[in-house]
Amino acid sequence: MRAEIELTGTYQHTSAELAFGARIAWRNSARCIGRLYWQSLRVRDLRAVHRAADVADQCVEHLRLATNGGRIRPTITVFAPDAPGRPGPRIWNEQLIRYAGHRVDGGVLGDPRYAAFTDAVRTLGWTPPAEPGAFDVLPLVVSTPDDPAHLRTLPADAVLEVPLSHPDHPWFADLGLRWHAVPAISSMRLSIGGVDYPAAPFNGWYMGTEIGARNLADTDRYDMLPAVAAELGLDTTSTTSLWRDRALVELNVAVLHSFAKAGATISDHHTESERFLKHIAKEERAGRRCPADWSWIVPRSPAASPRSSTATTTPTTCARSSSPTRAAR
Ligand code: HEM
Ligand code: NRG
Repeated sequence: MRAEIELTGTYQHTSAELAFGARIAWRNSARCIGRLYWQSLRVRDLRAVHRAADVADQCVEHLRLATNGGRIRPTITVFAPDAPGRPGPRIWNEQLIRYAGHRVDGGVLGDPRYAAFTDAVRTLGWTPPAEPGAFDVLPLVVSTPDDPAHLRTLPADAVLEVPLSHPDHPWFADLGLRWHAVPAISSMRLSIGGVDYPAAPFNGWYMGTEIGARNLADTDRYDMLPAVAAELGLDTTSTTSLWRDRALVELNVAVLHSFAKAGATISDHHTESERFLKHIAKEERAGRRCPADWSWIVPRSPAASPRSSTATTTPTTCARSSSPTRAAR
């Protein structure tokens, strides 16, 4: 390695080092509740892929392999690293699959979080559907030194989506809600032994609350709680009726029910909390400390979830002593 660095200013990982490094990077992700299965991460070694069009092709292939007909496989695809004088490719999208936010008189149709990104890809030449909707999948944007902004529309058969319905309320399906099955973060840098991989999209599966308690519920996202509460016939004139809380539960029931019905892997926050405690125990048995960011790990209804008896007293496993700030979450 030293000789290689002397000569070229960097060094190359072996395939085994890359796979190990990627799994350890997941194990070290303090914000991730899903780390019990870190050893089974599938690592696609695509360091030889540099060209923007090939990166885009391989992102599509990643989605197909990871989706696996609904039995989602945790997967990471590692593209070329940054090297002196030769930066690796970049993926502009925050996730491989995201919904557009179309600006319409005074508001946003779709996901408001991606309104600015949607503006940007339109400027680059993306044509939105003739009739814009609330769930239009955005194109990928990949850049390399040779190709500053390569645009790629995702083929429909690479994007598994789940239409949402409720086990007890037939009207729920008429809300027309849906979500994509695979969360594939594409905006994070993978860093292993001093080598940086700026394009390394990865995915696991969803925990239901990510969709039901944030994406579809937050007032600055799809803001669906008022509509759900109205259908449930709740009194929305007073906060004391807890209409938001009650609507939130039914929305989350619908998410878990619909994914199960569609055969798409998903888990509830109770299950993931249990798994995470198992993970901490395993790590401690292996003589390791498990980094954890309280405000990201603990689900939104902490009292209803199991918790570690050591986590409250051992700041190494869960830094609860430093008062948690959930506001930014
Ligand atoms: C964050 C669950 C797999 C790396 C998270 C979050 C959840 C979660 C709930 C918090 C997200 C949020 O609040 O927005 C899961 C589940 C998985 C899984 C259920 C199923 C296997 C993975 C994999 C990786 C990973 C395979 C990487 C190889 C991360 C990272 C974050 C995160 C880096 C922080 C993201 C950020 O800072 O925005 N995960 N995860 N996770 N997860 Fe996982
Ligand atoms: N909350 C985001 C996704 C963040 C990562 N979550 C995972 N990751 N489950 C959202 O799209 O709602 N994962 O790799 O499985």
